[in-house]
This record gives sequence, C-alpha cells and structure tokens, in this order.
Amino acid sequence: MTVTFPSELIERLRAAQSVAILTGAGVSAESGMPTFRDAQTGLWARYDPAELASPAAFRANPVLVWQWYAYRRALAEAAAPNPGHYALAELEQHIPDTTLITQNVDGLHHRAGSRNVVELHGNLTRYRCSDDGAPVEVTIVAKDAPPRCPRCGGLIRPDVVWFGELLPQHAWNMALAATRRCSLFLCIGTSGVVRPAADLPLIAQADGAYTVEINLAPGALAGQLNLHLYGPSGTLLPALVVAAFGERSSIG
Ligand code: BJW
Repeated sequence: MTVTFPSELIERLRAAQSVAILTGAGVSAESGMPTFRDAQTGLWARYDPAELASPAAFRANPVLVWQWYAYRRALAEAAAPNPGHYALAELEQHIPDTTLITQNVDGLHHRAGSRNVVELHGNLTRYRCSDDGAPVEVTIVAKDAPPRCPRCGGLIRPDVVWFGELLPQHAWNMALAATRRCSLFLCIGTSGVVRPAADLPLIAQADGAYTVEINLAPGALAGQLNLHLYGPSGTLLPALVVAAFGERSSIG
C-alpha cells in the first residue's frame, strides 16, 4: 500500500534531534492483543477491562483479576511484534534521542528491538506484593489464583498501574523530560482518555513540539494536535520510516 505523508512531517522527522513517542494498545492490536476499550472476546466478553484494572477489583475478587492477567500474559507471550513495533525500533536507529513512552504492558516494543522504552503502566511479566508493594520474583506463574508473598504473606499482584494508582515516579519523570525536549511528538494507537499519559502530547505541543496522532479512528485527541493520520499503525509506521529515511532490508 502506498501512503503519502505531508512533506512538513517528513521534513520535521528528518530534521528532528529529539523525538518522543507515546503508544497505546492500538499499536499491539495487529499483533493480536485486544485493546482496552474494544469489547473483549471469549471467556472475558462479559467483563469491562476498565473494571478489572483497579485495586478495588483486585480486593473484591483477586482470583478473577489474577486469571485475567494470566490470560493476557499468555496472549502476549504467544504474540509477535508487528511491523509498527519494528518501524519504531528502526526510527530509534535514525534518531538516537528517541524516547518510546508506552502505556502497554505487553513488552512487545522491547521484543521488536526498541531500547529507550519508558513503561508508564508497568509490565505484565513483573510482580509485586499487594500489601507492601515490594517486587517479588515469580518463577512459576500459577494460572488459577495469586500466590502469597514469601516475606509477608500478602497476595502477589502484577506490577502494573491500575486506576487511582500513581505512575512509577522514575518512568513519569523520564516521560516528562522527553516530552519537554522533543521537537516532534508522535501519539500512536491510544484513545487518549487515560491521564496523565494523555496529557503528554498536549504538554509537548504547548512547549512548541510538532504533534502527530496516528490512530485507526478519531479519538479524544482528534483535532487537538498538529496532524492526524488515520489508518492502521502496522501500515502507516513502516511507510513513514521509509518515506523519511528510505528502505531498509532489516525492517520487520
Ligand atoms: C489502533 C489500531 C491500529 C486500534 N492502529 N490504532 C483527571 C480527570 C479525570 C480522571 C483522572 C484525571 N487524572 C487521573 C484520573 C483518573 C484516571 C483516568 O485517567 N481516568 C480516565 C479514564 C478518566 N487515571 C489514573 O487513575 C492514573 N493514575 C493517576 O492519575 O494517579 C494520580 C491520581 C491518583 C488518585 C486519584 C486521582 C489521581 C492511572 C491510570 C492507569 C491506567 N491503567 C491501565 C491498566 C494498565 C495495566 C493493564 O494493561 O492491565 O492502563 S487502564 C488502560 O487504559 C491501560 C492502558 O494503558 C490505558 C490506555 O488505554 P489505550 O492504550 O489508549 O487503549 P484503548 O483501548 O483505550 O485505545 C486503543 C486505541 O487504539 C483506540 O483509539 C483505537 O482506535 C486504536 N487502534 N487498532 C492504530 N491497528
């Protein structure tokens, strides 16, 4: 598929010394990972993800929430990065000061080769104690119920950020610093409704960066950024990198 991009975007990408990128669930959709705000399928069809991703849900039904994360972890393990993930990893090769800020917990950006990844909402494959918050090494991940913390006996939970919880301070600081120094900010595959992540493109824009949304369809950020490109990120991102920097045989 041939995609034509505005020349201003291509010129800004070629000239950029510093790029910040915010990704959301849409970037992993073409790898088979369900997005957050689309209806779930199969066993999980009757649950709203937003109602499972909270400390209150875990307190009320730790087994249900644990099983949902076990299911998503299995999906992530079976998934492979898609051309969109690989294109972002390649972009980092062209512009070394590229910071990839992701809301995703699936680890697919790392697996595609991106190095400078800031995980704002944690990672599915790490665990911590729900009582004292300390990291816990879990070698064999039980699928049915959360194990107990070997130190204090509290329930172990995934090391992700649920609604009402603070983002990891270091990750947030890194994200904010990258947002403030970039000249180009790409916001990809996110509905733009969850804060504070959704504030980042607007902060970048207020600081003078050129801001671009790449999404399948208009969402909460529609009309608010400098440029909006609608289509699948697995198609648009490789085409964008090729348009700016030329073909590279290793992509994907
Ligand atoms: C494609 C595509 C393709 C599909 N190509 N695109 C101010 C006002 C009101 C409320 C708040 C506020 N500030 C904070 C809050 C509360 C809350 C919040 O934002 N609520 C809103 C819903 C209103 N925020 C928080 O609680 C945060 N904490 C916080 O602010 O702490 C301070 C505080 C504490 C106490 C009180 C108040 C403040 C924490 C947020 C944590 C979010 N956690 C989750 C779960 C993570 C773990 C897990 O994955 O299980 O993060 S929720 C969920 O949403 C997940 C995602 O990372 C996040 C964002 O979703 P995302 O990625 O955008 O996915 P979707 O599904 O929404 O969108 C997918 C997009 O892809 C769509 O647009 C599609 O079109 C597109 N797409 N295919 C391109 N092929």
